[in-house]
This record gives sequence, structure tokens and C-alpha cells, in this order.
Amino acid sequence: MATERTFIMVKPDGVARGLVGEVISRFERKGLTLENVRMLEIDEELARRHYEEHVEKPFFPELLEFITSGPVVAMAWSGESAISVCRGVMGATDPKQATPGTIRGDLGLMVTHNIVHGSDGPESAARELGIFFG
Ligand code: D4T
Repeated sequence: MATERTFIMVKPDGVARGLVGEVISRFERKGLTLENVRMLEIDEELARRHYEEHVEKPFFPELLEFITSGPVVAMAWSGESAISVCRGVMGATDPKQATPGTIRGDLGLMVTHNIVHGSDGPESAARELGIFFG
């Protein structure tokens, strides 16, 4: 397995709840390397680009309102198999189903407010890193 780069974002609920340090700490303790970090507010245009595969889904209006509701912390992380390793550290999309010991399993309850985003494959990692870090 090779070194990979992936895009991770602490969502507005994670920032509002003061969980940025907790999220960063979990990835650092796993052995991954923080390469870049940026705090920003996502507007509707950026949300539609980032979530392009979800724009037609029934939950998109709620997701759009949530992801534009406050600042997020966008990050680039690297390491051995970083994409799948980060998904494992985050836990399942729905925090109710996420395993204890994961970020969502320990800290989340609702699927919209699931604290953190992570790229789900090499193509989305490259696309999302390009959107947020150019
Ligand atoms: P993200 O993209 O936030 O890392 O989440 P996942 O990769 O784990 O999950 P996803 O792409 O399937 O969902 C994107 C985003 O939409 C929210 N969501 C999802 C929601 O609000 N309601 C739903 O029913 C689903 C499936 C949560 C994450």
C-alpha cells in the first residue's frame, strides 16, 4: 500500500461544539500527518461543488442548510492508506450505527450533524483537495 493524501473537514457542528482539537488529535495519534489546514465558511456554490453527487438527493436541502450554517475546518492529511484509514477513524456515516471508538461513534448522534467529512476514494480525494486547496 502506498502513501495517500485525503481531504478531511470538521463540519459546522464539530467546530461549534469545540471538537476541532479532538478530531485533529485522533488522526495525529493514528499516525497520519497533517499537511494543510484552513478555516472557512462554505457558501451554496461551494457546497454544490463539494457535494455534487448528492445535489439531487432528498436530504440535500437539509445538508445544504447545515453545511453553510457556520465555519468549517478543511484539512489535507497524508499517510499509508490514508483514505481508508481516515474513514475508519471517522466511523460509519450515521453516528447511530458508528462503532464506539470512532469519532462519529463516540461523539455523534444525527446523520446530518456527523461532525466530520472524509474523502471516500482516490478520485474524490483528488477532487476535494483541488476544490479546497487548489
Ligand atoms: P461525508 O461525505 O460527510 O463524509 O459523509 P459520508 O461520505 O460518510 O456519507 P455520504 O457521502 O453518503 O453522505 C454525505 C453527507 O450527507 C449527510 N446525509 C447522508 C444526510 O444528511 N442524510 C442522509 O440520509 C445521508 C445518507 C451526511 C453526510
